[in-house]
Amino acid sequence: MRLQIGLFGRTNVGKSSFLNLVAGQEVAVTSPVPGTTTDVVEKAMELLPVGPVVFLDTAGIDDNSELAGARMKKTLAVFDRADVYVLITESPVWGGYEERIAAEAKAHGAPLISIINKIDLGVPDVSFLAAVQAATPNVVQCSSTDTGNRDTAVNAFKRLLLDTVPEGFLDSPPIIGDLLPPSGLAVLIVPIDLEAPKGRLILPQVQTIRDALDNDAAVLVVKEREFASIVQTLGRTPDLVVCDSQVVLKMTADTPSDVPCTTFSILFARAKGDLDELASGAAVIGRLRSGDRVLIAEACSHHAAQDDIGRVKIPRWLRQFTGADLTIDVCSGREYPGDLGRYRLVIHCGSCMLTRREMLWRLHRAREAAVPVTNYGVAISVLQGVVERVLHPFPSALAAYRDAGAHTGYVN
Ligand SMILES: Nc1nc2c(ncn2[C@@H]2O[C@H](COP(=O)(O)OP(=O)(O)OP(=O)(O)O)[C@@H](O)[C@H]2O)c(=O)[nH]1
Ligand SMILES: [Mg+2]
Repeated sequence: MRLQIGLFGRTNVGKSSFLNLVAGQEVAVTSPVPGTTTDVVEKAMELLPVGPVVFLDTAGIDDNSELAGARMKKTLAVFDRADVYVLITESPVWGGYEERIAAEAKAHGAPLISIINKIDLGVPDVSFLAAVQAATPNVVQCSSTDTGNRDTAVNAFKRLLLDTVPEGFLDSPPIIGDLLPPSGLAVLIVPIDLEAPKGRLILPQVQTIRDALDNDAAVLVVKEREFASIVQTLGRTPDLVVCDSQVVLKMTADTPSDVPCTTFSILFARAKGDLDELASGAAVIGRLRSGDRVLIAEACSHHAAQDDIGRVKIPRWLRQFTGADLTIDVCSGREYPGDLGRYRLVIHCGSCMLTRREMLWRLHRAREAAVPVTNYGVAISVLQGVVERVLHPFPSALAAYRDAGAHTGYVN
């Protein structure tokens, strides 16, 4: 299901020009003559980090010409279709027409984003700005005909879109349900070590169990030491084995080669972010060289244990694996550096503390800075030499990993 984005505004404010700016190409005809767009122009595209969208460029319905009646009918139909309303304005014009669009958005329960266009022609008027802001807090100022401001304007627009899109459009892929047949069996290997919280399982483990149950499958939870012997007594082969990344080497050794296996971290990379991208980022690990800078990004600010995974173990394994003199920075909690461009690779945590929106935005930021990103789980499985095995249940991610490696001659 594509997110339908309606572009509204008076004739000649630059609706079609804004669409062309976002698309990065001339998809809609623009001209100084009001009433250029007469029919709804639809443009489908993949707008990362939001996903598949379709823009509906409408005709302005503020003129009183003969054609206006027909045009108005088509634009009115878009009121019902749009999931997000984008109102294009130009200072100082704000009046009943703009109020009507804002009211329609409200009546349809759709978020409203306002684009103040043509800012190259002058600083927006103060009372106009106040009127725009009274209608919506989601405002971007831009000049649609100035390609120099494209990155800033389009990025600001994408951020607002990601923040406001209705929940259903960012629906995560399932955690594990689609990997199990009905009445299937998943074995979850959960180490109970010093880092395990007292008296309970952690959220990703609980969510995985719940998702299996929602899909009419069964779950066996076991520690890594008992895994091999207990599985032998089952009388059936598990459909999937999942482990904590820290015991991935033992899991792959103890799991028969015809049984699919993966890690919690990889399951959540898929559910929270973009597994294909994180898999292809992992191919960079083998190409790290002395002097390269790596960012370890941790979303929670937990108290670092002595043998902390992000601060101690991954840096140690990275240096051992690459033999390179790497500079490794760690950021935690809400901080995520603005200058990502200085890093050769970002290794992100499993992001159990982040929403899918937040994680998608972090991936987008790295993509914009042309920095590959991977996550703890995928990185650890590369460092342990088992990445192809644990990506095997996800063919497109495995292909992305291989492509990224093969591309530059890297062979795992
Ligand atoms: N200076 C300046 N001109 C712009 C900007 N955006 C659009 N224009 C110009 O404004 C005119 C109208 O632009 P369109 O994109 O066709 O406007 P529209 O809202 O789609 O108009 P209709 O389809 O007629 O409703 C064109 O001449 C554009 O080049 C801008 O940011 N700055
Ligand atoms: Mg137009």
